[in-house]
Amino acid sequence: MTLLTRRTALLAATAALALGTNPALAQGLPPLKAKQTYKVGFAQTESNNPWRIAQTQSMQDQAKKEGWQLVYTDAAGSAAKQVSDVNSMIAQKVDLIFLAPREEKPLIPAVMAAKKAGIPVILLDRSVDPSLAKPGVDYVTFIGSDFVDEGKRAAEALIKATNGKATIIELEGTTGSSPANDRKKGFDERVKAESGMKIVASQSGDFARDKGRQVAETLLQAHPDATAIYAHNDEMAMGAIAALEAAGKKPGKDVIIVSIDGTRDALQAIVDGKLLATVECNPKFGPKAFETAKRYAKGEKIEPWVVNTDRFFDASNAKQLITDAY
Ligand code: GZL
Repeated sequence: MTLLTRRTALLAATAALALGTNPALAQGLPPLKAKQTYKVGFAQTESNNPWRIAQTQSMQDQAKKEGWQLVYTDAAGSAAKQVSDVNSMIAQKVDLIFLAPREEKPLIPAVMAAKKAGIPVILLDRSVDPSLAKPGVDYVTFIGSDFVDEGKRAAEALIKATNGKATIIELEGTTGSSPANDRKKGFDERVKAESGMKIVASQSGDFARDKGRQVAETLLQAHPDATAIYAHNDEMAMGAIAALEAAGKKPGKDVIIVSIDGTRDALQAIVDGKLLATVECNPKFGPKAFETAKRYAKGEKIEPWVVNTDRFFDASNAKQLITDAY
């Protein structure tokens, strides 16, 4: 984790904005000229889970609604390919790029190349290392959830359900991604304050269901005394449920699982008593992403972090909310 945490950088930029200095203009951030319609890029990380598919669908639906041309790319899980995807959008001279940087550091060159080419970038869902690129200076803004808070809320739910006593396996998201870094930070810091809560193992399942199952299988064998699993996303939580059942254990009884996202499968697992809870991370970025671009085109000062608020799903509300889930 860099010295200058993402939140500190964003709070500093917010303070600057509040003083009326628009860092965007002062720092030469490329403008978005007011036009009837735009040709915009959306550089997606991969399409290997319902969350990513829902995010892409939301962006494509909004582009259609606005009548804008959308240049869509899928990096298939490769940060290097995502950089070249952005470079191809620059070559196509798009007006603006929506980017979900797969990992915090490797996408910095893409953000800087777009700025140099005079194309504004809006970060969606994931952010970049704040010591290497800043909102209002190198890109317009970051639109996304507070991942540290998501991790903290997952920890609170687990502490409550286990009366502050658990031996925990942690399934981390994509190594180097901002959600993985911050969901770990939020959860681990909160759990550390509870003497009866112990994280005995923590390993990446890359936000993927099958990888999550494999890692859960290995860690459960190494730690048969585990009584809880914290998964950075629902796909890995579903993998962990499969691993537990394959080992003859009862998810939700022998091992309590808590997660993040709010997918349909996760809400069903809550209804079935296999998953304790999931903190929402809403993937439907389309409306807010395009609205923010229009605000920027009108010359509005855009806050450095456009925060998505997250609901919380557990046995009290999963059944009635499952119809809206993706
Ligand atoms: C979070 C997003 C994460 C989801 C995962 O904003 O980047 O990526 O939580 C997805 O399900 O793969």
